[in-house]
Amino acid sequence: MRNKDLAIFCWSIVIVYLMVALTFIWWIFSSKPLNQEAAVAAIFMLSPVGMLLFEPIRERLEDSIDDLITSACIDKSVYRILIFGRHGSGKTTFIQTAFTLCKADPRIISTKYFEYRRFRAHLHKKELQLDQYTDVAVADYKGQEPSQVIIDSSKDFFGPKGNRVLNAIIFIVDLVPRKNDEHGNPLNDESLLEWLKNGNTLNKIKERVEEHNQYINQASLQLLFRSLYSQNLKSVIFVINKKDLIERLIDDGYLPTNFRDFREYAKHLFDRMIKNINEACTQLGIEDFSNNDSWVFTVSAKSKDESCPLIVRLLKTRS
Ligand SMILES: Nc1nc2c(ncn2[C@@H]2O[C@H](COP(=O)(O)OP(=O)(O)OP(=O)(O)O)[C@@H](O)[C@H]2O)c(=O)[nH]1
Ligand SMILES: [Mg+2]
Repeated sequence: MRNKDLAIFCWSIVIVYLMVALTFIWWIFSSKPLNQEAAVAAIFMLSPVGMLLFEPIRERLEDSIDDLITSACIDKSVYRILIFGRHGSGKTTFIQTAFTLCKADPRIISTKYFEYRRFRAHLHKKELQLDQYTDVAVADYKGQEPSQVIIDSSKDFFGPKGNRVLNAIIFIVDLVPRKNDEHGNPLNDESLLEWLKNGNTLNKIKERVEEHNQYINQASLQLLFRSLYSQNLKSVIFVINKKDLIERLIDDGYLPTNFRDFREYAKHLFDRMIKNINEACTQLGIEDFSNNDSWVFTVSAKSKDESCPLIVRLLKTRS
């Protein structure tokens, strides 16, 4: 039974119960002379029966009332974006650079809990055909725990089940994993490049791609969209991150490729995933992604010059 049907069912039981109870009480008090034993019996009977009836459905009712209130109160003028991707792919870094003017913190550590941040994006009026700014909320989570968004989806951010308000999903992948030193601190770019160059570079990249394929695939896409899709979800984009590292590998001659540029190379590696996202979007009628591949981006999330334009492009779809 769907949530809405269940709520209607629960409400019907409560209403029927109240009608029976009221009729019963009316009958006791209207009978002359007042039937005192019946009154005591009725109170005695009705309270445990009521408790029994209410007990299993109380939680449902509370939930449905809570959902109604959340739906009514949630600010629908805010553009809501979820960034979804495997741990270490650069979700938090991307959010930092895309919405702020500061440089990404190189000591960034793995996110622990689901959280969302609100930004007021000051964007060019002419470019966006919007007001001078637009309010945006972006959800971040611990990549190792996709359940933080798929199962325990925060109502405050996504809206209640059946009334989701998410507007966009950014899928993010990379070609280089996060590596830590012996003290658990993330390696800096130089050490990471050293690690990549040492041994079979191509295999290391392929292994990382495979890790992403295990994370974003037909099954996880189905779960994600099933949980969060609604008519409000209009845009899906795909971001391949850490372009700076791969370009340096190519420049240093560690990555001979037959492709024209990094974008072609990276797109080729994620062919299957892009196809899967494309199929899911086509089925749901999310035209942005299903129409063409201009929604596939290669960036260095550390650089705001690369992440900001992507957000401008995304927000354009609102107009
Ligand atoms: N060189 C380079 N490093 C990057 C880039 N983007 C992110 N990183 C680094 O990659 C590591 C992981 O980035 P995070 O932003 O923490 O990744 P996350 O997806 O939020 O990870 P979780 O919170 O664990 O899910 C950090 O050490 C970043 O500094 C990039 O574009 N270039
Ligand atoms: Mg993070």
